[in-house]
Amino acid sequence: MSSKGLAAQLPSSLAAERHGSVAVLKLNRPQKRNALDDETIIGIEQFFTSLPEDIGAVLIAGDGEHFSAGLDLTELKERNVTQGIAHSGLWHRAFDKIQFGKVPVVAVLHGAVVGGGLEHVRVAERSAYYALPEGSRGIYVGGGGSVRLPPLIGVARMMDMMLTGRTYSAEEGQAIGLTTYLVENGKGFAKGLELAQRIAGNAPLTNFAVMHALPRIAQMSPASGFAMEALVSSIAQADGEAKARLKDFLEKRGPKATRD
Ligand code: 1HE
Repeated sequence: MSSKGLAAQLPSSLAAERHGSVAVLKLNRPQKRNALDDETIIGIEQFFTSLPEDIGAVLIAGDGEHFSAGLDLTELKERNVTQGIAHSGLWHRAFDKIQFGKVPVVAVLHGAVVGGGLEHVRVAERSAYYALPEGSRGIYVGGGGSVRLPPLIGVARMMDMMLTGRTYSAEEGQAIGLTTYLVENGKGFAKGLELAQRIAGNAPLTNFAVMHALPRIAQMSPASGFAMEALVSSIAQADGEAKARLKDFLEKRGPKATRD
């Protein structure tokens, strides 16, 4: 695998490689359980802002026994309020580039998953478990968790996790909507890559609409949502890519919607 065309200047805590039209970003700091320091967050932002045109999806995975231990706690010691606000902004910007970036993002989760939950499709291995240990550290989520997590698992569950320190297992995470795929240990990367490759093969306009229009429509009033949906669907279907794919199906060349 090569890293051709992918951000050349990544910090050593990140590694990138290409698998065809899928760009793989690996958290590569297993000795610190992939804790996220400023350099890593800036590297993530850079990676997502400089994706080559021919990349159709991104796969994120973590090296070592754990996906990520979340915020690097060693960097927290010296920060004052103003610096704290700037740091929060850094995370918000970087993760916005994932959530509302150019292409859909698939994450493979295993071991400790502290933070996260912002990618579009999440695959968990059985070893995965989810924690929000801020309560026990005297801090509060600052990377966007209060905004991004409640739509997935609800405010009550997030409160419970933060107040009591309870964790959810991979199976529980699947049941409460944190992940949509659950696979055996060691099988996450292959499954994630398969999904990312499938996503990269979609029409770009469909992927754009799913990432950018769908979550916003879901927050609109029903009346605005229906109007927006009508516009987005008509734009998508008028595109040449849609016309070609519909023709393929009608002429018996396109894939059928069969069971997995
Ligand atoms: C770290 C970090 C870290 C490990 N920052 N250095 N996140 C947390 O509160 C989670 C803290 N971490 C843990 O609970 C555990 O490390 C794990 C359950 C993830 C893994 O346990 P284990 O036994 O495999 O590893 P370890 O021995 O605890 O850690 C290995 C090394 O990684 C050790 O350093 P070393 O120099 O002594 O070898 C640890 O200090 C280091 N390490 N986690 C810094 N997080 C902006 S909003 C986001 C809010 C949050 O994410 S808050 C949650 C913070």
